Amino acid sequence: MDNGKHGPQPQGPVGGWGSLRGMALVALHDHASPGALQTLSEQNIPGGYMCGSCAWGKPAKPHVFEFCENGAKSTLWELTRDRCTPAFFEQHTLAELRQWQDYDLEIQGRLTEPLRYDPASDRYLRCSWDEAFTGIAAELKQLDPKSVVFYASGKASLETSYLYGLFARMYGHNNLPDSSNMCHETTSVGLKKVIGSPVGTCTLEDFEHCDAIFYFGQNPGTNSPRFLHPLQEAVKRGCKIVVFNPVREQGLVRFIDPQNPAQMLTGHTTELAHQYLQVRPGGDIAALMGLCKHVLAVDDARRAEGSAGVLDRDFIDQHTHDFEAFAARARAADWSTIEQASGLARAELEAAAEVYLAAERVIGLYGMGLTQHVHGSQSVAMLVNLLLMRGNIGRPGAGVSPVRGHSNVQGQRTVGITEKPELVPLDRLRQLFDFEPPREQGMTTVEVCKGVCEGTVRAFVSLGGNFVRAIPDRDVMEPAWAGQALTVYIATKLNRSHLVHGRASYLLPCLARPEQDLQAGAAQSVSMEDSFSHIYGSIGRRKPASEHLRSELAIVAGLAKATLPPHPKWQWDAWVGDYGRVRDLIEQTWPEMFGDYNGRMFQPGGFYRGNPAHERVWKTDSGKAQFTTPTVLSALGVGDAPGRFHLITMRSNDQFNTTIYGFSDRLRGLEGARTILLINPADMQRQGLREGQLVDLLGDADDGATRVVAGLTVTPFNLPDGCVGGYYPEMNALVPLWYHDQASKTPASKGVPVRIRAHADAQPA
Ligand SMILES: Nc1nc2c(c(=O)[nH]1)N[C@H]1C(S)=C(S)[C@@H](COP(=O)(O)OP(=O)(O)OC[C@H]3O[C@@H](n4cnc5c(=O)[nH]c(N)nc54)[C@H](O)[C@@H]3O)O[C@H]1N2
Ligand SMILES: Nc1nc2c(c(=O)[nH]1)N[C@H]1C(S)=C(S)[C@@H](COP(=O)(O)OP(=O)(O)OC[C@H]3O[C@@H](n4cnc5c(=O)[nH]c(N)nc54)[C@H](O)[C@@H]3O)O[C@H]1N2
Ligand SMILES: [Mo]
Repeated sequence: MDNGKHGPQPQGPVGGWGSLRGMALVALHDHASPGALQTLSEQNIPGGYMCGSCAWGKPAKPHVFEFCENGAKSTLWELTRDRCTPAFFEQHTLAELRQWQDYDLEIQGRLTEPLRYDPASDRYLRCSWDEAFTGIAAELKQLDPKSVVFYASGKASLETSYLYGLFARMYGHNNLPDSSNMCHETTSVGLKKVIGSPVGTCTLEDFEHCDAIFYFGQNPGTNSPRFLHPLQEAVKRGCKIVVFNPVREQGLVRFIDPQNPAQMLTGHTTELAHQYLQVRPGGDIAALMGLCKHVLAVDDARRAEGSAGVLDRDFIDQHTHDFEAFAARARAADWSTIEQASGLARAELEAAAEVYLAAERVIGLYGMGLTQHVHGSQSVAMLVNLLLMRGNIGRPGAGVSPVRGHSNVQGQRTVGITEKPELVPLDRLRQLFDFEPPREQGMTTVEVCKGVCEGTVRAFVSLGGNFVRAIPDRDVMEPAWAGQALTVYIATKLNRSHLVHGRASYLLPCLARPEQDLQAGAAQSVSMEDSFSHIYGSIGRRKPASEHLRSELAIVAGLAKATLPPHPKWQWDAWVGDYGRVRDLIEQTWPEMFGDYNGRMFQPGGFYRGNPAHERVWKTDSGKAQFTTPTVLSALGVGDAPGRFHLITMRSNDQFNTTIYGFSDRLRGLEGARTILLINPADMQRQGLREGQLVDLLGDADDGATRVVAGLTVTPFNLPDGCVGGYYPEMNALVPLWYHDQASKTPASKGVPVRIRAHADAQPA
C-alpha cells in the first residue's frame, strides 16, 4: 500500500549530519558536565562502560565510537551538571509537582540524597540512608510479603538483579514483574512455547551471513541505531530486507553511516528496504499467512511437477511438530481475507514470499509492532512458522531475532527477576542459601495494576523505571496508587511515579552506569546481557553526581539486610564489598550458562551463555519446534466499526521510554510538539478534519469506561487507512488495562481502539 508522500517530510537520512547535530543539541541543552563528551568514547568498548540505552549487541571489534545518537543522549542525560537536591523539594509540595510536565521533572537533574515523604508538609525531605533502610524495613516487616511487589525496569545489572530476586524470595514472594511485562513478555512466553527458548536464537554474527531479513515492527533508526551498521553492511552484501510496518520509518528506508566520511561528504545513501509493506496495525498474522500460503503453493506446484519442492522436508520431519495441521490451514486461507486483514495486496505478499524462497538463510526480526497486540503471541508464532518451513532456525545466518528494549531487560529475566517461579531453579537457591523459596505464581504488571485497584497490593518497590507512567489506564491507576502503605523508588532522576506515592514513601538516589562504583576502596564492575544472549562487563569511571549516592546493588543489599533476619549464608555486606562474589553465586545457580563468569566477563564481544534452540534442541512440550495454527488473522483485540480507529502508540526520536529529551521527532519530520494525532489525509477528509485542528481521542473499547486524551493537534501523516498514531506515554490513558496479549498479558499498546471527537474549545490553527 502506498498512500503517497504527504504531511511533514523526514529531515535527512538517519545517522548522518542530522544525528551529530542532535547530539550537539543535547550536549548544549542538557548542561552536560565537563568531560561528559569524552566519557562517550568509552561507551560500549571492551573495558569501558556499557551504554544504558538499548540492548543491541556490542561487537568484539567496535567502531571508533561505538555509540549512537540516542545512546549518547541517554548518557549525556545522566551526566548532566544539574542537581535535584533536597533544597528543590523544600520549595515544592508534591501536589504542586504533580501539575508539572514530565519533561520539567527530569530536567531538574540528578537526585543527590535519600528522601523520605513527609505527609504533614506534602514534601520529600532529606533523610539518612540508615533512616531510609530502617523505615522501609519497618513497613515491610508489618506487611504480608504476598501483598508486596518488587518491580524492575530492565536496566539494573545482572549482579543487582540477582540480589533483588533473592531478596524478594527470602522475604516471601515472587511478585517480580519487570518492564519486560509491557514489552517482550510476548516473546518470553510466545517463543518459549514454540521453540522452547524465551529469547532469540540469533547472534550478531548471523547478520553477517543472512540473505534476507523479514523485518516486523521494530524501528532501528530511533531505538537501536547501532543496528544500522550491520543492516547497511548486509544490504551491501546483497541481503534483502523486507519490512512490515504501518509507518515508513526512515531508519529502514535509507541510511548514511556517520563513521564513513566519504558518505558524509557526498551524501550518498544506501537504500535499505528491498520492499516496504505498510501493513495495517495487527495485520501481521494475515501478512505472514499470505507468505506461508504462497510458499506452500510453490512447493505443491513443484512437487506436482516431480521436483523436490521448496520446503526443508528433512528439517520439518526431524525437528518440528504439527506441520500438516498448519499447512492445511494456510492452504485453506482465503486471499481476500488475508488482503483485508493485512491491508496488503496479494501481489505484494507473493513478491515478498519470493524473496523468502530465493534466500538460503533468513532472519525473522521483530519488536513492539508484533509484541504489543492482543494476539501478539500468535504473530510471533506465525513468524516462527514461516522460518520453520525452510529450516531457518538453528543454523548460521538464520533464526528468529526479537530486538529487546532496555539494556539488561533480557538479563534480568535470566538471573531470576520473574513472577514465574517455574523459570527459576528454586531448589538450587534453597541449597545455596538455606531457605524455603515461595512456590506460587507472582504478579505480572497487569495483575499488579489490578491488585493496586483492588487494594490487595500494599507496597511497591521500584528498581528504576517510571511504572505509573508506563502502564495502561493511567487515569484510573494514578489515584489508586495512593492507597498503598509503602512506595520505594530507586532512581537517578525525578519522574512522575515518584510523585504518586503510598502513605510512606522513599526516593533513593543511585549511581548511573558510567559512574565509578567504589566499595571498600575497590572499583567494582557490573555486567549485562544483550538481545543475543551475550554477557559483557561494564566499568564506570566518572566521578559520581553526588557523594551521597549508592550503587543499586548496595541499595538492594541495604534494604534486604535491614528487612530480613540475620543468617550466616546471607552475606549482604560481603556481597556489596565485592561484586565478584555475587557473580560466583550466579555461576553456582546457573553453572551451565555462567561458567567462569568472572574470568570471561570482559571478553571482547561478550561471552555467549548459549541457547538450546540455537543448537536445534527444542525444550518444548513436544520436544520439537512447534508449528502453530493461528485462531485469528488479525492480532487486534477489537474489530473494525464505523468511526473506529486503531491507535498505535509510538516513540519519538527524542525520548527514551517515559524520559522525554526534547520535542523533535526528526526522522519522521515531526517537530515541536508531542500532543499530536497522526492520521492520513484520506481519513482526515472522511472525518472532516483540518490540519492543525484540535481534537480529542476517546477510548472505543466498548467496556463502559470513559477514556479521553484531549486537545491533540491533527497532523497529516503517511499511515494506512483506519490507523492513527500518537506518542507514548501521553496516550496511555487510552489503553485499557484488560487489553493485553492473551498469552503473556503484555499490554496491547499498538492497536488501541479509539474514536475522534472535535475538541470542545477548538481553535482553528
Ligand atoms: N532512543 C530510544 N531507544 C529505545 C527506546 C526509546 O524509547 N528510545 N526504548 C527501548 C525499549 S524499552 C524498547 S522495548 C525498544 C522498543 O523499540 P521498538 O520495538 O522499535 O518499539 P516501538 O518504537 O514502540 O515500535 C516499533 C515499530 O512498530 C511499528 N508498528 C506499530 N504497530 C505495528 C503492527 O501492528 N505491525 C507491525 N509490523 N509494526 C507495527 C511502529 O510503527 C514502530 O516503527 O527500544 C528500546 N530503545
Ligand atoms: N502506550 C505504551 N506504553 C508503553 C510502551 C509503548 O510502546 N506504548 N512501551 C512499554 C515498554 S516497551 C516499556 S520497556 C515500559 C518502560 O517502562 P519503565 O522501564 O518503567 O520506564 P522508563 O521510562 O524506562 O524509566 C525511566 C526512569 O528510570 C530511572 N532511571 C534511569 N536510569 C536509571 C538507572 O540507571 N537506575 C535506576 N535505578 N533508575 C534509572 C529514571 O528515574 C527515569 O525517570 O513502558 C511500556 N509502556
Ligand atoms: Mo521495552
